[in-house]
Amino acid sequence: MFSTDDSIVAVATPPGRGGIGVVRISGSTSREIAAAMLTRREPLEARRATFTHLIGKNTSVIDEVVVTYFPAPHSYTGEHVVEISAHGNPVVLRAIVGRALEVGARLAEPGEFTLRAFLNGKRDLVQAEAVADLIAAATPVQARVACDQLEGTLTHHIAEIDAELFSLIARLEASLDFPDEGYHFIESEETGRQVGVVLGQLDRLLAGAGRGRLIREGATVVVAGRPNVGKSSIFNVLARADRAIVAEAAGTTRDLVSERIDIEGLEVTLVDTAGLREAVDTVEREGISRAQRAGDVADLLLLVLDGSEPLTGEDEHLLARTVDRRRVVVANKSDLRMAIDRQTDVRVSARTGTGADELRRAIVRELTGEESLRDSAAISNMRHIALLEQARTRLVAARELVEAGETPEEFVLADLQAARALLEEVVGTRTSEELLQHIFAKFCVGK
Ligand SMILES: Nc1nc2c(ncn2[C@@H]2O[C@H](COP(=O)(O)OP(=O)(O)O)[C@@H](O)[C@H]2O)c(=O)[nH]1
Ligand SMILES: [Mg+2]
Repeated sequence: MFSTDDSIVAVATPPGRGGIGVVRISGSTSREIAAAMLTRREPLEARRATFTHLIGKNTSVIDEVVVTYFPAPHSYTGEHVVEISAHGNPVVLRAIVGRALEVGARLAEPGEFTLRAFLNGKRDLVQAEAVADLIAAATPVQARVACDQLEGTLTHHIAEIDAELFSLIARLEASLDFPDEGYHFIESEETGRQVGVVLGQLDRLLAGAGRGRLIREGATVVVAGRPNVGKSSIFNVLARADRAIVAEAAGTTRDLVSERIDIEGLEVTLVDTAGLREAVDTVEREGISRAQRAGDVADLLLLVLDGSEPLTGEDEHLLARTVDRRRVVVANKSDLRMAIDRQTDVRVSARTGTGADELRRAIVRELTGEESLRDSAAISNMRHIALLEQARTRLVAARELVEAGETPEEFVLADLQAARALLEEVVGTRTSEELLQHIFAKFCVGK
């Protein structure tokens, strides 16, 4: 997977039909490969969009195309890249890729263009992962977080922490290297203080991790409650009014119905369930046990009550059973005379839509502590968060050693170096083939 001495080709645009479809070729021979496919005889000029014709083996024209040549290193991958913009048709694009294979290209692996960009130093690992996030983003906030990381915001934060750590390690090493001369490049009090500074930087970065992760991964919200309180109606109000991201096939009302929607910037998978009550027949029992399982994995429960009636035993039971869960208790049917004998978090009418905005804000507030997710977040990827948390642990250990006194400086140094190695793993300065394979395998071909 890691050989970069051949030229790779793939369709870079999504499957389907459109005005334009792009085939991308990258590698040392990409210009020669392109030349063998085009009617144009003069060599392609750097970064100039050139109109020409693309021909097959038997010289029949496959399509009219616009070709752009990006010489290394000023290209996406850092290699010679040729982008062929043809008409967006799968048959045409496949024929172009097929022709490129005939004249010496190899079909690209998933994520291989971005992997090459990483291997050639065009992007670090955080930025390469951000490419995948940006392509996958389903809400504007997700796109903004990914774009910030692509632009290097997180890389910059980590570089700052790394620089601080590097200078501390250098001074400690100097003290160790010249002990006899009586040099003291750094006193232990100063070491402890400096470790504290780095910890402070790391803590500020990690403080936004939960929020960032929620933005990136989204949350699952399950609508629960006894039958007929208006769960499906509330589901529809939320799912229809908000921009639905993907409409998944609905099952029967006894099955789970789910929809991915954007609620105040948060990507929410909203799940409607069959009523949670004692099963009256076996079909319903299956629906209910699925509902219970969905409820168990949910990040948040919308516990719906019928506000026009006093609580029933079933309501009481559900309220008691979910008391430790993250939940929003909703009194529905606020268009009717309210008869409910309990304080609830929000009152809505699924029939008129009254209170729906308040319900949306309550959902986001309960999940994030904010009313809406408009701002970006520096850190969002679980891989980065986990590594930075491990680095933090090593720094805390180093500080404890310093504070305990009497510890040889080598031990402190070992912790600091381990912390640094973890930072390097985040940006990919230090990495393994397995990790790269794992990350880039999640990309699609052509990225
Ligand atoms: N008046 C009124 N009726 C509602 C409201 N929401 C739902 N209903 C009615 O309550 C009944 C049950 O609604 P449904 O959404 O199927 O409840 P579910 O069984 O909990 O999914 C239906 O007849 C709805 O029309 C509301 O806000 N006001
Ligand atoms: Mg229902």
